[in-house]
Amino acid sequence: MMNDDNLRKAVDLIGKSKTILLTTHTKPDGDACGSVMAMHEALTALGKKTRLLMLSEIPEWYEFLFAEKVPVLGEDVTIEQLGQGQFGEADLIMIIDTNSYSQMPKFDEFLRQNTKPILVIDHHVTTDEIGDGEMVDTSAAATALVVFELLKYAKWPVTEKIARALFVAVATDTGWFQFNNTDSRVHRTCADLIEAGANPTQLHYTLYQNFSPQRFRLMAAMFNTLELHLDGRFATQYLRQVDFEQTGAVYNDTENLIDECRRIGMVEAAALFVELADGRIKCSLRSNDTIDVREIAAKFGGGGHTNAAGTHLPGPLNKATELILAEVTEHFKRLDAK
Ligand SMILES: [Mn+2]
Repeated sequence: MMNDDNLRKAVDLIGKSKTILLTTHTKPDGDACGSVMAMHEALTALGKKTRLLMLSEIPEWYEFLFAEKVPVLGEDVTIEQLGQGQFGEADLIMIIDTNSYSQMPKFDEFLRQNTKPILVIDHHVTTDEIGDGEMVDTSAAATALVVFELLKYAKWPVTEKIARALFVAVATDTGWFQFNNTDSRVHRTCADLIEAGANPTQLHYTLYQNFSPQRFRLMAAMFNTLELHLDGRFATQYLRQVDFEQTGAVYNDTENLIDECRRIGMVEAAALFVELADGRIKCSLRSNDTIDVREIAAKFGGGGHTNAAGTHLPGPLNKATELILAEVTEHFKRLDAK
């Protein structure tokens, strides 16, 4: 839980501002989208003018959370326009679900020359301490739990829209209450969110039974690449550029696909390697309560949580896979020696 000083500081920073710029990390996931949307609703209800800015496209299955298309940096507004105040001056910048510059490509340039106060709401261990005010709770399963705590503390109403957005955020960051970050706080908060109008059945349908055929074919392509290492304890899969071309899927369609192979009983950790258009490899890592994948990601400049982390590696695919396999093997060795 957050200490009162941090909560008070956040309420104070928000109270003093009229116009607030809200953003989150690039490649926004459910927690990022839901938390940003909930904060936007809450601030608007307080009479604040808010400007939402995404650093990359919102996955289409989260678009239902937003009433309007959210501007994307580099597409709808350039970094120069942002710097010159052409996107509208803001007297507070709120960064949600990240606290690291590397997770905000281009926007980091704007942040470094910015003189306005910054408020960070996050739950990641990796931090560049960007905020003047920081509500960072690494014990929270989702950033949405910290947002909810703020709303409760400040006695700001949790409307149906806010409840729905926060429920999506918590449910996706816990793999629909499957991952081992699912604690009593998650369930208590979700109970409150259901009472405030979130409909779990409807949201589950929208999120998990609503794939596009393109996305489903991409998943099928990924299944064919499955390799089991270390007696089946470590699973690797990959997606190449050609898989996107052949299926018509886009990068956002890879979200959560890594979790599929964890249905295999012996798998304790998994990696998904995605070849990006620029030749780099995006590596996502997951583990059950065994090895710390954040440490592995951090070694290559990435970050995340003990059980879910990610990083970028230079290509080609097989080189990137070798690097990670070597590192994972080391971690399992150390684990077994304990
Ligand atoms: Mn999160």
